[in-house]
Amino acid sequence: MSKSKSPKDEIHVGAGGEWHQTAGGKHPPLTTNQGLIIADNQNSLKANPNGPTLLEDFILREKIFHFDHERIPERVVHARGTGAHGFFELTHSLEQYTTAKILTEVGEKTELFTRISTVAGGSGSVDTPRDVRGFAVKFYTKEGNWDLVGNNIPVFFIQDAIKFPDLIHAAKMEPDRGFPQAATAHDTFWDFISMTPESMHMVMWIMSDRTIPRSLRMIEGFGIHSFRLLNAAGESTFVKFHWRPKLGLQSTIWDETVKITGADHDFHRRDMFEAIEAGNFPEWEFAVQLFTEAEAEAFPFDHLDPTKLIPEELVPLQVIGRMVLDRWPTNFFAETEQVAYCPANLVPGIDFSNDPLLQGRLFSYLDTQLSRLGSPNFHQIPVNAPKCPFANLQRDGHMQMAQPAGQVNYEPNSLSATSPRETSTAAFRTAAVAKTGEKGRIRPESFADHYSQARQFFLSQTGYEQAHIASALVFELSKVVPIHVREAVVGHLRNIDESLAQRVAGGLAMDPLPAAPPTAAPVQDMPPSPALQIIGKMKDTLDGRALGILIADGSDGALIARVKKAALAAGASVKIIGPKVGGAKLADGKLQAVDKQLAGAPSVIFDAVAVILSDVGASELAAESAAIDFVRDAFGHLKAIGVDPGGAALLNAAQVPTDAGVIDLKNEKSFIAAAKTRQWDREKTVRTLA
Ligand code: HDE
Repeated sequence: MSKSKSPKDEIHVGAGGEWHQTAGGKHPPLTTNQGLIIADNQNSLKANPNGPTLLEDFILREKIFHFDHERIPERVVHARGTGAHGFFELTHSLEQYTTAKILTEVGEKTELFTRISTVAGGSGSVDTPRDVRGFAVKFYTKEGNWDLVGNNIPVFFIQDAIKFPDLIHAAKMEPDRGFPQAATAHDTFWDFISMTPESMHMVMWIMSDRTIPRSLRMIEGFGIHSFRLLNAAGESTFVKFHWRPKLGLQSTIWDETVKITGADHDFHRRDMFEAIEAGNFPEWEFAVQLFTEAEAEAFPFDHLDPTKLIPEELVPLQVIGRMVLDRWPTNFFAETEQVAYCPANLVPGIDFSNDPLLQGRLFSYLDTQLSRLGSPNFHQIPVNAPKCPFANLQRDGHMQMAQPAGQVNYEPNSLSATSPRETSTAAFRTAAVAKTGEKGRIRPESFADHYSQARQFFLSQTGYEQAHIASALVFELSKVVPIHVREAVVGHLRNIDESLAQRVAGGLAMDPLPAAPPTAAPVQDMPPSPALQIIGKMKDTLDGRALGILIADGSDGALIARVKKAALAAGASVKIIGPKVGGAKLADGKLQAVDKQLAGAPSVIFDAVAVILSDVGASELAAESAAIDFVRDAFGHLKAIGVDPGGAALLNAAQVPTDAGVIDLKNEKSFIAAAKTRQWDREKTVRTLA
């Protein structure tokens, strides 16, 4: 089959129409979808100048008809997403374990399309709710499309696919009132959670700062389920897949996240777009955890239970490749909206495990595309089509784009010399697994321990991160009206860690502590795993980070230039913010260009800020609430603040105290060093955490 044409090739050009030369370029004639050249795209056809519009106006009708049908159903989950093209490059072969070419041909680059999403919100919802991020990668391999459809958290809420509709119904907006949008802080979500002890490990993750990432370029990705690798001898090895961001992990602070949501609805999508446009291509390492069936038997948990992870300290990660996202889609709808992932899209040499959540997913993704994309031929849409040859005898259906030739559309047949045939070489094979037992609606006993890994996660965090988890629980449960639901959740927390339960109960003014529910299996003390922290995985870098420099008329141009140069050299992007977008008149009379106007560029969208002001500029901005909030929030969100004397005067006016993270720009090296991290010690001085 031939490769699909790119959408760029599809412009219809009316025969014989003249192209228009303008200052902006050369334009083809505007036509209808039938190729008819349109003379007037401003006025519909009227019976007379003041008269009614005529039904005859097929040009109007075609245009409105198409517009009326521009939308397709959004994804039932993960509706809000950002996608980009890129490539995967293998650096270490797994030949011993698998026949999959993508995992054995070192140096080979495979094209891919990655979509990162939130889960609960609709397609028009904000980028920054507290939510899990979907992390879906479609590899267009030589042996067919392989979709690794994961999340930025290595475990999930539930152990069995049959609970998924309940979980999602509970998390999404409540059905009678139609809100809240993209938020778990409401009654139905926590009601369901309080009655689903298997979700407790995931609850620890979602209440951590993992669900409020600074950038989609700074999240990890996980395949979650165990898969199998199959080698040439037919032997299978279990595997877990991991993505690790080159820029390190980084999250925002909850108060900051709430304000980012107001400042920039599209904060993550814009960040990804700007990074790719600037040539700062987002990159992840691809790593695997490999283990045998016998090793798995010895784990103190069942790896087929998707609420469990395999600590890196138990089975180390082996980095085998990298993914680079280097091309923004040509058209958002055609690519990011229409891309259809499916965990059942595998290549030879990779197979599923019996994880019951994965097994349910194998049905759902293909099925949902029929509602969403409307046709069994959705695989022909360019972003979904394999880039290797594919041929079979499936035919017809809505929007069939191919024109299969010949008399024969069945197999076996003796009438065609060219029709595709089943082939045993290089074909997909299923691992031969010998398992016996009784049929039934059964949850294995090995899935009974719901608290040990939740406890391990909480106890592995730094003190700052533990405080954020406890405070997030207080925040969310404070939005839950029924007291019995709050109590039930705090009861579960007692099975995770007594001090966590006490802190959350304290934050809710809940006294006495509710009883802990009985546990189906004893809670085990597992060794702490520092790899579960975010702070431990942050990098001291300004790469991929943004510095905002607040200036006004009268600012010191030489200092602005010096700070900007130092930040750029350290890898940051730099934006100059001023009261007026047209620029600021510097102390030396020159005009300084301004990238963003103050009211539209609060400090929450930067990782560190510098404030460079004349005395007059400082006193003018002292009467400007946006400027006061700019420095107060930068301080409150634990950012480094570089100041000259005018900047210090503004901080003073805003009653922002001085600490080790407020740095005189005379010493711009110290400022740049401080800008590479957050001032964690400051936190206790700016907010009360649980
Ligand atoms: Fe999904 N999920 N899911 N999911 N999921 C969908 O497929 C589903 C689960 C994930 O960017 C849907 O095309 C079931 C786990 C991502 O287009 C749907 C179950 C994980 C995306 C669906 C799960 C995911 C989806 C909606 C429980 C992490 C976005 C639209 C058995 C490993 C893909 C679509 C994109 C999307 C079903 C659980 C990740 C309805 C039934 C666990 C990243 O088919």
